[in-house]
Amino acid sequence: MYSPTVVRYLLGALLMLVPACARAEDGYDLWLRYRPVTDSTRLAEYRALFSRIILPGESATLRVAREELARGLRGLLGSAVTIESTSGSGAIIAGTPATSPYIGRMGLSRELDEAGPEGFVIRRILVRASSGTLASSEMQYLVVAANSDVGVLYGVFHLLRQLENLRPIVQLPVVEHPRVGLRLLNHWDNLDRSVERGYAGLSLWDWASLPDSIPQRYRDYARANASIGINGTVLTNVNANARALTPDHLRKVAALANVFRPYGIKVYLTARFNAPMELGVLTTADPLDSAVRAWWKAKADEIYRLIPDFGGFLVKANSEGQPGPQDYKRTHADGANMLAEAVAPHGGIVMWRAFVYSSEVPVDRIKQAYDEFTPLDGTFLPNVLVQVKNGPLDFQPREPFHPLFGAMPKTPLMMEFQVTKEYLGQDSHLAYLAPLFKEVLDADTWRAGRGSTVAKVVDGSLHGLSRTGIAGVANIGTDRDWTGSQFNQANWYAYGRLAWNPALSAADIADEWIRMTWSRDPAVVTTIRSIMMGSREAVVNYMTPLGLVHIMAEGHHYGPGPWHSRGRPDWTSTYYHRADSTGIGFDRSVTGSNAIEQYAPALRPSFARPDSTDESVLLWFHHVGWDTRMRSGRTLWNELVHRYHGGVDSVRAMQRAWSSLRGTVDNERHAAVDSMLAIQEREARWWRDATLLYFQTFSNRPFPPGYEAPAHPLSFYMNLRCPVDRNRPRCPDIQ
Ligand code: BDP
Repeated sequence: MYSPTVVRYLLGALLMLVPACARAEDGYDLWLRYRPVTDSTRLAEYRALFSRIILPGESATLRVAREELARGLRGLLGSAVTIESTSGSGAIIAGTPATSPYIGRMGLSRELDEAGPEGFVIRRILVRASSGTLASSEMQYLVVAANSDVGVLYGVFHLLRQLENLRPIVQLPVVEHPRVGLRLLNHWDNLDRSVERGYAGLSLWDWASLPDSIPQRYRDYARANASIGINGTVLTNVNANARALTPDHLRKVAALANVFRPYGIKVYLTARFNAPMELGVLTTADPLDSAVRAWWKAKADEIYRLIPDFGGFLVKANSEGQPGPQDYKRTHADGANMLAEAVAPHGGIVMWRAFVYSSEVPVDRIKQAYDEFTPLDGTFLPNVLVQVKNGPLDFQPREPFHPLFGAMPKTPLMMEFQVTKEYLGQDSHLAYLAPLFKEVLDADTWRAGRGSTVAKVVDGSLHGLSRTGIAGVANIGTDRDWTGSQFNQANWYAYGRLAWNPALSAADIADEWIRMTWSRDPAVVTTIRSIMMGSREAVVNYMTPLGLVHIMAEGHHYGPGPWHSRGRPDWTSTYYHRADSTGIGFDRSVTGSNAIEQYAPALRPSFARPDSTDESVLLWFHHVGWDTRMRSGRTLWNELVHRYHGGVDSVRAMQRAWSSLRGTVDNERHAAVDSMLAIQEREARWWRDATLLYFQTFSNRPFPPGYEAPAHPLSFYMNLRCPVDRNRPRCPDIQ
C-alpha cells in the first residue's frame, strides 16, 4: 500500500524554474512535452481538480503511472502537484479495484467489464461533503479506473493527452479499450546495431553494453510506446541472425524485457529457421524432424526461464534467401506450427510473415502470397498469426490492399505497416502516413458483404477471431529526434493510435499530435495539419502517380530509377511499369496476370476494366494507352505530366506554409524542418524530371505547354551516382 506521507515533488518544481529556452529544442521529448496550459479558464479548471493525485500501489507499473501523472500535471499546470492517500476536495483518484480502496467502492463494475484487461474508465464523481445542510458543498473527483495496472497507465496517458489538447473536464469521462490485441513495433535491427531500412541513426539496442548498462533512453522509448498503447516490440531484424538466440544474447534480451515490463511492453525475437543447424549440431532444420522439434522446445524453455513473459517469435521464412520449411518440402504451416508448439506451453505466439515469393521469377510476383497461403487456412495452430503487409507488393507509396485480408477466415491475420518510410522519402521527406494506413484499414474487402473492411479483419470482428494483432516496422534509432526528422515522429505516434483504435481519423490524430508536439495555437494547428494531410498524396504524385509502383533506384530504394532493368526481373522497375510505345502499366485483368481474381467476386468488376478502375490504382491493374482519356479530360500522358508537376507544386506549397510559421514555433525545430523541406523540393523535382523524361522515350509525346522544363537531360539522371550515407544517397548534384 502506498505510504500516506505527502510527497512533494520539489525537484520537479525546481526543474520547472529552468527556462525552457535554456534547452535546445531537438525533438527528444517527442509528444510528451507537457508544456504549461496558457488558456486561463482551462488552467483554473484543471488546477482545481488536478493538483492532488491519489494513486496508491507499489507495483512497478503503478509507480510509472504515478510518476508520469505527476510529471505531466506539473508541466501542464505549471504548479506543484501533491501525491496523497486521503481524500480531500478535488483530486484524481486512480487505480484498480484491487489497488485502490476508493475505486472498489465506486460501483464501476459494468464500465470495467467493458474496459476489459487493458482498457480504462474515466469518470467524474461529485460527492456531497456534508449532506443535509444548506451549506453542503460538492467535492469533485476524476477517477481513472482499470482492471489491470497497465490499464491504469494507459488511462493516465489518455488523460494527459486530453489535457494537452485542452479538453474541458466535462468531456473527459470515457470507457476505452484497444480494438487490437497485439500492438507491436518490428525493429529491423541487426546485432551490429545497423538498421535495415533505418534512417534515424543506429539501433537503440546497445548489445555490447547490455545487460549491464541501461541508459535512460530505453525507458524513454518504453514511455513513448506506452503513451500510445504499444504493447510489444520485436527487437531483431526479420532477416534474422541465429546468434540472437544464444544464451549470452538472451541475457541481454532479458535485461531489456525487465526495463519494458512496467510499461506493459513484451519483447519478441525473430527466429532464424535454421538456427538448430547454425547454433546446434543438427544437420537439418526440417520442421517434422523430431530432433529439430526437440531443439526448439528446449530453446523456448531456456528463453522462458530468463524471460517468463517473453512474447514469442516473428519469422520470415522462404523469402529473399531466408531459410524455411520449404527447403524440406514442408509448408509454411508445418514451420509455423513447430515453433508454435514450442512456445505454446509458455503462452507464447508465432507471427509468420506472408511476405514470401519464390526464387523462380513468376508471371506476377504480387500473386504469390495469396496463392501460397489461402490453401493453408485452418491448418495453423491457435497461437499462430499470419502477418501480412498492407499491400501485395512492398510498402509502396500506394498499393491496393492485400487480397489475403478477408480471404483466410480461420486464421488471424496481422497487419504489417511500414512506419519507416523506405519508399516515401526515408528520413528527409515529410510524409504523414496516417492517410495511407487509413486507406488500407478502411478498404472494403467485400468478403462478407459490404462493410467487410480490412480493419474488421485485423480486429477479428469479421470472422469472430479473438487473437488479433498489428505490427509497424519501426522508424526509431539513436538520433536525438528518434526518427531522423521531426515529422517522422508523427508516423510512430499515428501508428500507435491506429493500432489502439483503427476507427480514429487521420486528421484528428494529426491535431492531437500537433498540439502536443508543436503548439496549441489554433492557427498553427490548422496550418500544420494541412501540410501533413496533403503530404502523402504529394509523395505519390511526384514518385508514383496513377498506380505506378516500384520504379525506384536499385538497392537503396531512395531516388528514381524507372530504367532499372538489371538482375532478377521482379526486382527491377521495368517488370512493374511495363512502359512501351503503346502505353504503360501492368495488366492484371483477365487478359493479363488475372491478379484481380484474388479479390472478392463483388470487387472484381471495379478492377476489371480501365474505365471502372479508380485512377489512383489504374496502372497497377491495367496497361493503358498513352492517349486514353482520363477523368480530367487529359490524355494519360498529359495526366502523368500533370500529376508529377502537381506533386512538386504541393511540396512548394508545404514550404510556403511552413515558412509562415516562423516565430510561432521554436526556431531550432523550425529550421530543421525547413531544411528538410528544401531537400524534399529538390528531390521531388529529381523524381519528376527523371521519370517523365524516361517515360517520354516510350510515349514519344511532347510535354504539354505551361509546365516547367526539366533541369537536365535524361542521361544526367541515369548517370547520377550519389554517395550513400545511412542507407540513402545524398545527391548534391541535383539542384
Ligand atoms: C523490403 C525491404 C527489405 C526487407 C523486406 C521484408 O526492402 O529490406 O527485408 O522488405 O519485408 O521492403 O522482408
